Amino acid sequence: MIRVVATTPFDGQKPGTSGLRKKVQVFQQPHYVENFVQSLFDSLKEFEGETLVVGGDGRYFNREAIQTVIKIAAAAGFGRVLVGQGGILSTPAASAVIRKHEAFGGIILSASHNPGGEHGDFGIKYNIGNGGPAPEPVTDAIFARSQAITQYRISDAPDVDLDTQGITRVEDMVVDVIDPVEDYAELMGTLFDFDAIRDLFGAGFTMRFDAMSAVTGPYARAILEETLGAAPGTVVHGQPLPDFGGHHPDPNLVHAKDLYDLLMSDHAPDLGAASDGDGDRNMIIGRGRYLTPSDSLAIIAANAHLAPGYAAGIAGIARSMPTSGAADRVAEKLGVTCYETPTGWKFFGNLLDAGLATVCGEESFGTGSNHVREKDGLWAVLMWLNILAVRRQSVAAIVADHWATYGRNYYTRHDYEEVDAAAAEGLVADLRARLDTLPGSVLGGLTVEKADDFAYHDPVDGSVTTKQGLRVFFTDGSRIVYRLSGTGTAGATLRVYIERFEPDAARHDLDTQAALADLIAIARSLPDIEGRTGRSEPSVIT
Ligand code: VG1
Ligand code: CO
Repeated sequence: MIRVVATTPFDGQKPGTSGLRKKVQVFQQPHYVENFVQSLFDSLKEFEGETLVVGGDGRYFNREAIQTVIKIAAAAGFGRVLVGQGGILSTPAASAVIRKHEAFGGIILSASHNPGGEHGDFGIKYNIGNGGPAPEPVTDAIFARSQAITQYRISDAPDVDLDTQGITRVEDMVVDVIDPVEDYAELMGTLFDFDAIRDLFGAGFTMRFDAMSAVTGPYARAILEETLGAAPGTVVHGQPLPDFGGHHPDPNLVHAKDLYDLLMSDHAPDLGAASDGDGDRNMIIGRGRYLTPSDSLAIIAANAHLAPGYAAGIAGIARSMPTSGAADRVAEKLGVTCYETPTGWKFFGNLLDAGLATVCGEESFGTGSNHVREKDGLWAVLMWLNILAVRRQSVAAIVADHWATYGRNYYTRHDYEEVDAAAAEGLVADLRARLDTLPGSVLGGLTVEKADDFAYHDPVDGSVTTKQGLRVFFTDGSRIVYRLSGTGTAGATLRVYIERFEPDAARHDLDTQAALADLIAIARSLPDIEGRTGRSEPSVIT
């Protein structure tokens, strides 16, 4: 039976950079999930009888939220729900399933790289029929609806058994519990030369993949170990846990430090890689060589033709604005366009759909292509394996060769997490108001060439998105960018992105923080970060 339940709006059900993200306790309030999911469905049209994909990263509250989504979807008139067994679907796998089964859309339960568990974070993302994150008009409509909602409709059917594959029904709606890995693994097999990668492992290539007790464990084991012949034990922390073992499932130098230390040690494997909570991020480390996500994007773009799925070459590259300009140099050489978008994967969707870009990336450990409409952690790892299998060089040698050809973009991001929100907003507002006065001024010995607040003009649909980050460019080609995070759940996070291009191959082996020391000092003093936030050092450096 379908019940109609009276409700009142909650404040703040506004999706950010990547869906609605809050503390678990916020989602556990009675009616909270119901209100948001009903607001979402109320904002969509003509889905009667259509298919909805549902799955999450396995974090605390995943199963409860999935049961609620299924019951509201049944009441709303969806014809079928495809849900990953155990409630599991990585973000890129959900995107692949939506596309393969021509679903109307999908709901992904995840707060990505944010910590999980009872006192951690939870999140709900909606993806549209192309498999990608809902664009801003959709998320704006959901938020508007959430502020006016008076009732929701929900089936009172018993919970669905999420652990057994196969078909059941909730009201008139079919619920199909599917293998969460199969469709995704099949897609990977069409893009990469699995035989060549098998040969690579067969020749003794060693690797460690850290799934960080998050969603990629089952995917990585099935593909790397069972299909490609990587040694058993290659995948560590491969069991998805509701609290990610108490860690931040964030593949960076701070939260995946063990992996980094291993790769810099005497007993390093050839390759180290890690992925985040929902499987869309990746970190790649070669033996003795860490490379930034921005460099990884550039190297992937320059070598993508070595993988069968990209043998015809790439149509274009897209990168988020704060991502380094390394990819631009590759695009120039290939004679294709490099698009610069605001932070967040949703801005790549139009470019990919229109065939303008093939490979996309963000400095925040996100890389992907037109095979789905999300960034894809394992895809990046498989792309690197394919490149390594063909070139038969070390990661370090490939990176050095790339820098020698294109020059090196020294790059770092400094995050000031959980600072006072008013202080962070004041800092940005004040700097924004001063941007016009900066050109021509000399800061720490460097002359400002121009300064602006990044606005994006989407070349496909003509939409304009403003206030996407403050940029300060210097006459030597260096750049500092400031923006506030849209994914945090406590206070504000100030992100400062610092970059300098170095053409001289003799200067390609400097320590990044040392190479950028003068810019780092300018980046701190220009908006008086310490004075305004009380922080003399960032909390995370990547
Ligand atoms: C961060 C990253 C951004 C990424 C987003 C979602 O956003 O900077 O590049 O797309 O997280 O990634 P923000 O607004 O906090 O800077 V994930 O892995 O959470 O889906
Ligand atoms: Co993620």
